[in-house]
Amino acid sequence: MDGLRWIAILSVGALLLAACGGDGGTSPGAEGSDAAAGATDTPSQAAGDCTLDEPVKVGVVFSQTGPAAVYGSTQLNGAELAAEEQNAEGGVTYELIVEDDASDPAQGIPAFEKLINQDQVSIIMGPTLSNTAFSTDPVAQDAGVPVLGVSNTAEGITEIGDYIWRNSLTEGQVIPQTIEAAVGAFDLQKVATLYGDDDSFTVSGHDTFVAALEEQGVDVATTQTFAKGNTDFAPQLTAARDADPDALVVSALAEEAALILQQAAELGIDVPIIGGNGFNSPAIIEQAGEAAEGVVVGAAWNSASDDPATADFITAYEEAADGAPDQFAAQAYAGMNLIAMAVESACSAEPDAIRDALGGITGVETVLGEFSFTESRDADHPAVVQIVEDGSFAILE
Ligand code: 1QQ
Repeated sequence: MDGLRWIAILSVGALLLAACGGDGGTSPGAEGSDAAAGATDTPSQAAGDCTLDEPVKVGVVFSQTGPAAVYGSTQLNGAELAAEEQNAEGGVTYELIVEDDASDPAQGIPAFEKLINQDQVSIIMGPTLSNTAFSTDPVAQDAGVPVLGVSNTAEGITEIGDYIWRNSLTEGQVIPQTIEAAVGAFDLQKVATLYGDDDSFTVSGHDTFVAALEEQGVDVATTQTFAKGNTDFAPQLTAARDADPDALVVSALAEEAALILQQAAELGIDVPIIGGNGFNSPAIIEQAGEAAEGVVVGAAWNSASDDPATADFITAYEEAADGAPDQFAAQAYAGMNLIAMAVESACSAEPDAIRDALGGITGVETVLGEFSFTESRDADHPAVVQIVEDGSFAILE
């Protein structure tokens, strides 16, 4: 773990120097011995030796209450674990200032305002939901404080402005691969879709599913919608069942997702159910039980990866928190480590310096795999397609 963290910091240092033209012609994207040799010279010292007198204040806005708390609770564990590990290293330390957005855009805004105006944080991690991010992130953009989303997957988040980043793959980066794998595994010809039409993430996910299905030549036999807080999905599920689909494609957050799985089973729907990012919480499997078996969902973290960094992370998380990490914990853990890389390569707590340094992060090792930020401040790293087997996520492809 420590070794990987150092490799990552060294590469950022090397890349920043290369970007400044200081290493005699090695391009930022160059791999191999030249770049590696560069990494052991002065830039690595600069990145590794950074010391800041005061702890760097990192605002953290996760849903600790409300329907998205199943995601926000593991996110907080992941971020805290990474900060503790960073602080144990010394040199630069981090103070997390944690606010609860209560799964509600209206409560996210004052949380952002407090962190920016009162606490004067250097960067904000969060919020949990895209639906909240569309309300909160413009506040940070206007104030010139960078935001790192670690679970926002709706299209358009980073288009809010040039202070807005995310390490979470978008639905558009994961769903096409998921549908392709599902078509291959289950020979899908036609499906029924079901989605929440009052949430930015569930709408965006559904749009992405429809485009991916079209791309694969799969017909949508019927489209059903629901609203936040609905608990009876029998009308929509009955209409879906009557369309005789080869699969049910669902874009939903955890609370509705678990009920949909249970009620689909009760109605005798036995075709595969394919979910978007909202299905990535093990809490859904716990709640839906047997009804979650066979659910297919694309994910940004491979918990079964044989990368030692993954095993180290799982062990450290299990020691620090009560239970196993999920994708959301891994993304928050990686997010805090990416923030530390940026802070330490800039060797500054200034929001603008950190924002610029995030732009230099390319090809670094994280618990999400080899990670880069794209030109548009989105994430670039491998995705996996999972299927629920015996009560846990297994790899479908
Ligand atoms: C979003 C999501 C949710 C599932 C995050 C928890 O992907 O709101 O963008």
